[in-house]
Amino acid sequence: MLHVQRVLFSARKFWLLLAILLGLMVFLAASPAQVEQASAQAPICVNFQGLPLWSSYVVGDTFTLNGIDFHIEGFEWPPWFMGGSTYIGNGGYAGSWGNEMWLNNASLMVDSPMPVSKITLDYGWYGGNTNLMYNGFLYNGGNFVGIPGVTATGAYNVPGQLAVTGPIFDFFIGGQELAIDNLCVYP
Ligand SMILES: [Ca+2]
Repeated sequence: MLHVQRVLFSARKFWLLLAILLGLMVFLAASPAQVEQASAQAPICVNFQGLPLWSSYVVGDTFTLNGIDFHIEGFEWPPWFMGGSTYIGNGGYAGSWGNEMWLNNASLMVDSPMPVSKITLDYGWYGGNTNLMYNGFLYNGGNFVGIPGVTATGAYNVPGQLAVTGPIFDFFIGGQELAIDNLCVYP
């Protein structure tokens, strides 16, 4: 009798243990997905395929790509220069492929309809100075590597990636000979 009880107890223990194990497995399997779902707010990315190759834009022009408004703005040498232009090329200067935007003494301003937590882009810097403005702070220099609040790779003549983490209230990037591509706006 005692032996039967012990066997029954062991069996009950076994099922309990199995239930706990299964529960743990389900929890572990579900947790990463839930965490990912909570943090994975898909960015809106612009690869410039939406603009015709070799089309040109000057200061004051605007266009909309994937729901994001863009404005071509002036460029600070200094002083401010309002006679610059941009065009859509496909030379791979930003280190990516397909269409890209070439900034020639002009800046591209992002006008997002939603709150922005981060902006990332591919770029190639081929001469002169560059502008990077976010949240009212204006950088006027050359290399984007080492700017406070900015994560960047790349160098003169070496394409790289750039990320500005927010919240971001305003943003533009400009250059004298600067190619940009794959600009992503994170909600
Ligand atoms: Ca592209």
